Amino acid sequence: MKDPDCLFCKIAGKEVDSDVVSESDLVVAFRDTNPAAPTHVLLIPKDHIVSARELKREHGDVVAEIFEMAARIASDEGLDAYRIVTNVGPGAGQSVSHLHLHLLGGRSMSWPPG
Ligand code: DGP
Repeated sequence: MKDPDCLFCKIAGKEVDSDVVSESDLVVAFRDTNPAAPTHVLLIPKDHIVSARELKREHGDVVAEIFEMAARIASDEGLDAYRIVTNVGPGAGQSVSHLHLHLLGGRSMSWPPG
């Protein structure tokens, strides 16, 4: 399912260009245009899912795939430590209403996040 008005659906459908790092039938990973770390990759389901809040058991395959792909990319990028973040809702910093994981690495990370 796609949302014709969704930026990340357009990136998944190649209507909008992006620097794709990895792709499978279910998931696309591409570099963030506003990187917050030396490695900053976004991983999205190709189907439109608004956020982690909307995930159901039926999304098990895509959830497994997105985390497996994140681990592969982290390994390919030579990251021995990294952070995976997903913002849910504008109050938490979600600016694009299509589920995405931020894969961040290549610098030291503090906790808690701001
Ligand atoms: P969030 O704030 O959690 O919704 O993250 C959205 C991210 O998407 C943010 O880090 C910037 C990135 N972004 C926004 N527009 C584009 C775009 O057109 N292309 C790419 N590659 N990244 C984008």
